Amino acid sequence: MAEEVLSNLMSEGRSFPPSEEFAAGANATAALYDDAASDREGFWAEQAGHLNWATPWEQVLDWSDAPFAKWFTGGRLNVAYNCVDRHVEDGHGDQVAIHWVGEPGDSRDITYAELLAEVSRAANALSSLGLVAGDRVAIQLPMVPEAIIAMLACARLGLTHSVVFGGFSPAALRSRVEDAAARVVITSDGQYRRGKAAPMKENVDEALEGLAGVEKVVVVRRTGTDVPWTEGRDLWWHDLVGAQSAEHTAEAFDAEHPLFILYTSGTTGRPKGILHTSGGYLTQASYTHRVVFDHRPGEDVYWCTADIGWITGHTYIVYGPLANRATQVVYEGTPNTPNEGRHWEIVERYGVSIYYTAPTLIRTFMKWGAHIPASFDLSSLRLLGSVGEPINPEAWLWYRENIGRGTTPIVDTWWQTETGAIMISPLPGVTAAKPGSAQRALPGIGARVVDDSGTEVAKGSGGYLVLDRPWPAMLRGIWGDPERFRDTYWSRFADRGFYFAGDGAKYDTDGDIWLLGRVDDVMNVSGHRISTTEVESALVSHPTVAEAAVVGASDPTTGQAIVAFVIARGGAAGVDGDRSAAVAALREHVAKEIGPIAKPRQILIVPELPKTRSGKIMRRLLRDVAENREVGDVTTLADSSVMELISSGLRPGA
Ligand code: 6R9
Repeated sequence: MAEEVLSNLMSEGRSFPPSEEFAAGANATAALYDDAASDREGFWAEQAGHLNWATPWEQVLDWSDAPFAKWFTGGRLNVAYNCVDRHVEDGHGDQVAIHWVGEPGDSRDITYAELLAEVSRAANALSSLGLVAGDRVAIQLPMVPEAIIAMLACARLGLTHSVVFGGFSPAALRSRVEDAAARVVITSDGQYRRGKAAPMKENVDEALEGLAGVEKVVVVRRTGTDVPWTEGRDLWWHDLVGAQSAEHTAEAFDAEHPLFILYTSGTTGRPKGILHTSGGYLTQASYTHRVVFDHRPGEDVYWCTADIGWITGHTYIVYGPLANRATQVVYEGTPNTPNEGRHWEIVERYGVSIYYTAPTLIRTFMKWGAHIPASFDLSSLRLLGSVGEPINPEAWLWYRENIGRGTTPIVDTWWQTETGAIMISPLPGVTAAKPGSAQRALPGIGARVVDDSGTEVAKGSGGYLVLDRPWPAMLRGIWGDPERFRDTYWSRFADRGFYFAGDGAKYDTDGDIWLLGRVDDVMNVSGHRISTTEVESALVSHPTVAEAAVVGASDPTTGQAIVAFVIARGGAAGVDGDRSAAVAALREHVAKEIGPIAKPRQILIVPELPKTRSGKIMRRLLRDVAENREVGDVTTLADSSVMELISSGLRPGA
């Protein structure tokens, strides 16, 4: 049965080879795979050679204290120097680094020379507060240029930043500030969200209430709203930074010097502080940005739509693109402010050529309708990317057709906060892309799909995704908790020395990898393993469905039963007219796409799905609804009213 399910998911057999023209000019060639396979450390040394090192490394990899890796031992570099100074020294000071677009419509272009001046001022400012290399700085800021400047200023001084997403609650900020023992917090008066100014500094004050250890709070003025002020502790960014010299000489730090901590949720309630260091991280950030996005400095206009509060913002807004001298768009706001064409208007205005976003947003664009992007000139786009969750083949095809004019390559990039940079992805110009599959480990990276005992499964079979060798951007641990690091990632396949990613995956008959979601999202129905993603994919392939979330609800007969929550596509006929007929049609459709075993027990048509602020569907809450339980903790939802909306729509008679 599992075989049957697998072959059904992949039966479409659609494959999109790169155009000859794209392949001829691409940064990546098929030879990269061979180079990396024949001499992996030599390969990574070559990639590290794209950076500027103050002192060359002695050893590429020291794995003697596994799973605690050291890359480029003895090497010294300054991360901010690599992202800013060297481009100015090379004569590119006038190139725009950041086309910043504010939500209310203000904008600012910042050249590399200006960025250097700002980062230098900010570094002088942080030094003047008495901060020294190794200290931690917490940053909670909206998507304003100062967020990037603050991160680079920390990197420049060897301070370890901990960026906390702007939408996180005071309690979440507090626990992060406390765990990392941050001495300084950088924030703003407020932030624009959906056309309104929301307070930020006030939340920070609440977070820090009675907390010892934070000496200064530096406040960027963004919305101009009044803020509470603690004399002696609080400082305006413009006063503090504005008074500094724009000259600052960067000092080199060890390749293993801590660069940042980024908290991510684990299986328990307590978030994990994922620790990343300097040389290996920047090497892989820069390499992947160059080959996966086919980035060309001075030619491309790049846009990654993530928030800097997530790993994608760290690696693919700040460190990778800037190390590669990108010109990029940074947008402050939501995609439907002031209207649903905002992203495409920005693409048209700046001639964006590379666009990197998440499947959840692509499906939202689908829901809004193809006529919206169709009314803009998107001809500058030459490459599209996806990250964050498995992308349904239907969303992939819609993305390519409606955003990529049916021609651009799409890179479906699998990675994690823990991996630091992209691990599995097609290479544009090399790989014939398959909608829905991340396909192959990048050159230099080792990934496998294994069974319970760690044995690699055969082509056409599924299991657990593992990483079978260390990689330069790998996490170096969980802040302050080495045991949790070993337990979480290295104990599951300890005898093999594999890193367990927590994701289920399958090989297709070509040996390409298909990600199936977190293993805790795999359902077991009558002894058959069925992925929530597979069923979601089948549902979304139906013309009336915009978005679907599937959970396994406990069932007395089958162990688990499939319950689907579905959002109807805007204007689609059939669903609104007759619910029971629409539901019956969808059940049949899933049966046809995957097999009768995957037919949902229940399909609920809902107006919205509960999502975290990073766009991941909170299946836990849907499981509560499916199992008729009181809905659990909703504090990490982006919009906490969603559950009310879903539940009220499901009440008898509604
Ligand atoms: C970068 C990022 C990591 C988890 C990961 C997996 C899921 C990310 C994916 C994907 C399928 C892709 N994920 N990219 N699943 N295909 N292209 O998202 O990091 O927030 O730590 O999440 O996201 O389940 O384990 P993070």
